[in-house]
Amino acid sequence: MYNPIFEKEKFKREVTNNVKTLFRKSVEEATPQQLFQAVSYAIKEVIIDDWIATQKAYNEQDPKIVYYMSMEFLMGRALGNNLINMTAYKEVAEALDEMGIDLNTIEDEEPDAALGNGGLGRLAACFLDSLATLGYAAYGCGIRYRYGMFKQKIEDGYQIETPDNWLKNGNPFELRRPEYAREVRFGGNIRVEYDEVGKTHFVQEHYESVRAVPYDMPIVGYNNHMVNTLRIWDAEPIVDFQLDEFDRGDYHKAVEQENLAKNIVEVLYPNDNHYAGKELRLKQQYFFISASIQQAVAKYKTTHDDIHKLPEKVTFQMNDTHPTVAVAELMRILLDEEGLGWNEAWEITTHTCAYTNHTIMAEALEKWPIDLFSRLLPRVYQIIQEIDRRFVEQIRHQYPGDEGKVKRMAILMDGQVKMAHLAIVAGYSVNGVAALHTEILKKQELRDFYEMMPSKFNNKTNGITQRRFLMHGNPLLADWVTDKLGTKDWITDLSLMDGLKEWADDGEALQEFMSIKYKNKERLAQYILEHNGIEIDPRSIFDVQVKRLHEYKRQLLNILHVMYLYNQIKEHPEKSFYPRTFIFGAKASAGYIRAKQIIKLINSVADVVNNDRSINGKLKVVFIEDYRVSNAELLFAGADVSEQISTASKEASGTGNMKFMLNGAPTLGTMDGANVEIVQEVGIENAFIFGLSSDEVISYEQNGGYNPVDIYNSDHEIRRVVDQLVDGTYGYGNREMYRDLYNSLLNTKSSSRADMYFILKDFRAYAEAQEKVEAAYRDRDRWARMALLNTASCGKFSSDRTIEEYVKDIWHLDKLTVEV
Ligand code: 26Q
Repeated sequence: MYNPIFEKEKFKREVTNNVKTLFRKSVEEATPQQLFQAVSYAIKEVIIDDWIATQKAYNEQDPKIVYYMSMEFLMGRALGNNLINMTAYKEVAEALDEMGIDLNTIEDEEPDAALGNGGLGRLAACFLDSLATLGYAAYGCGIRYRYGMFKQKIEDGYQIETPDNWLKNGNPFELRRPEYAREVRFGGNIRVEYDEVGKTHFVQEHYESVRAVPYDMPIVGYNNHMVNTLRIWDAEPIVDFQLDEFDRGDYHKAVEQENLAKNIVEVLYPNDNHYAGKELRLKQQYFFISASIQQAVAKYKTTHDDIHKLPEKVTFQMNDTHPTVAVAELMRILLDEEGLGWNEAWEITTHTCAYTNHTIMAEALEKWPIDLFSRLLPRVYQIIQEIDRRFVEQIRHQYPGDEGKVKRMAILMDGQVKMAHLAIVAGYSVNGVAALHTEILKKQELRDFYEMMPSKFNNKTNGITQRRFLMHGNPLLADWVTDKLGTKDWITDLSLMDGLKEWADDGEALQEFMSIKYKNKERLAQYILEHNGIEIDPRSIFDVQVKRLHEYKRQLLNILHVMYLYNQIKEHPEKSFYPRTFIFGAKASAGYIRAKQIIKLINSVADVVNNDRSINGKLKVVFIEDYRVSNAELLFAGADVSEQISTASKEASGTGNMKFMLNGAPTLGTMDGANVEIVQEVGIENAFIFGLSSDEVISYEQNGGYNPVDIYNSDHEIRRVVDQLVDGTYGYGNREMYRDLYNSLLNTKSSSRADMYFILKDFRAYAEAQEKVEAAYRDRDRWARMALLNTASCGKFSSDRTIEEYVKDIWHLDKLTVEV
């Protein structure tokens, strides 16, 4: 295919010229950061042409558009990914090499765009990649946080958060679009007016407002010249003070509005799977939703005159409940600005909005206090009241006399606005993110809703993009796959990986596969040496658990098991033990005390174990500082074992599990989330599965839990490990340091059960599964086969497959072609 950057010499001139005009320097004088900027602007130059061509295709082909509404887009770095998708990576690396510039070094200068917490945000990023690659018209809609996910430092074993000033050197790929700015209003009160024909008007007065200004980031499709848009909104004060007549000349209010604008987009809330009812968070939600919906409706109206047909051209996918205020905002625009009646507005809204659920954890459900909600969004609240009134009427009609249903299902109840209920009532689709998760939603958490409207419910098992997590993250394996399959088509059709199974019994191919893994382990070891100052042996088993820190993900189970192994090695130095390196990476929400204690514990264990010369380096523990998308790519590529050990039923899907599988690391895990489907694809003999099933967990929970003290009393090895939390072994003599963790395992409090996450209950099964890992690893051929079969069986877990399912079952989009 004609590739306009190459023209290698032209590209090189472009880079040289950018260094000159941006920094008044020559290539030799420029810093790596300046070279990153210069190269990125040269690449953007090329992207822009395809971006314009894509916009033209939108205009000419008038496709249906999905707006993916999300508070989070965890994009990571753009440069390398854009080059991959432009199929220009190798050529650019070569051109830069001729200029004495190392592309990898340049890539490392780019800050991660960390506008997300974890799984949900990264999923949104993978979806954008797949949408563009598959040729669908899509916008990502979100917030341009001034500060993204905090940077994590580890000091004295403790997590320290520092601000992520990701925009400090500018963002070469973004484009400010002031021409699409919108006003967003907060607070005040609603005055009802009747016009001369007796029509009612709702006028918001005494409100505060901000100007939402969009910044566009290009989303480059793979090898198809399609460039979609991630539109993230910045807030600016309204400069000409469009205050209503009451407030004109009010200096105090002007300053307040300036502060409002600054505060709204200041920072991403670093809570993962945890709701905190903060007013500013609700402001963020309404801010980007109002701007996005206003803009989507306006765009539709430029080429269509019948607003009733909006659902034929537009769909809003709500990434969890965080954007659910979209439902009411669309109603507001249809009622108050388009002048529609309630029924027609509701008909349109309920054919335009769809909802994805990402969690069943009670503490993550959004329930806003009504007083806060109605004060901040008075008109939107009125509309929700009417939605609720009609819905409750419908429940009573369908289930006469069953007031329990009303109490369980109403949107407004107990002084709260229940966002999930609103999303389900107004959405035309409700989906879970893995088969097991969707079943739990239908049978437990959302049972009443499923009973009332079964046809809305569907499953869309998550996926990941192989472009970033294999092509970019693991180029050696990517080339090997292409070689073995004899085609590059797997890059856009991951089901072809199945063809690798042919090599599962070929000694030479297995040898190659393992030597690639070894090189990736060396690369990871190098990273760890540079960033942690810890030397690890690439011949040891790299056992990796990287994900947000949360009790339900059970990093505590992992580290307790390390403590147990350490005891074993100390006690039986003669017993053979295959050297192991346990690698952790995790950020804890700033206010999540227990999660932070677990980080400290991991680091304390690392300290003790890594410095004990008597164990001859058999055991190493590493905590990777500041786990994020860019270093995740190295970790997946270099892992031998993928730790996916959540308490069954708690992890909706997981997506890291899929990234490890793709890179040839077998899963050590519970039957939770998408692990179930991974096992289905790869075969249970090629994974290490242990622990309670989700049915068992749920049944214990319904019966008030279990008694961990029985286990503590009967299993002296477990007791020893648990006691070591409070005997000073890992507290540098301080016995109180981990008292709370100890208590969490053994003591029932009025507010919570002991060992809520079944750590002691699953401990033995986990230790046995770990023994099986060791035995399997010792058999080199067996392990190689298992690892290869994981890579070969990952076809289902491409986000391309997920997106095709969303398109077929929910969005009904048209495929676009971009001509250049
Ligand atoms: C809510 C209210 C206030 C502040 C923050 C939040 C908040 C923020 C982020 C609540 C939840 C999240 C993130 C949830 C999340 O990442 N869930 C994960 O989604 C993945 C993609 O579907 C799944 O694979 C994971 O299983 C699920 O935990």
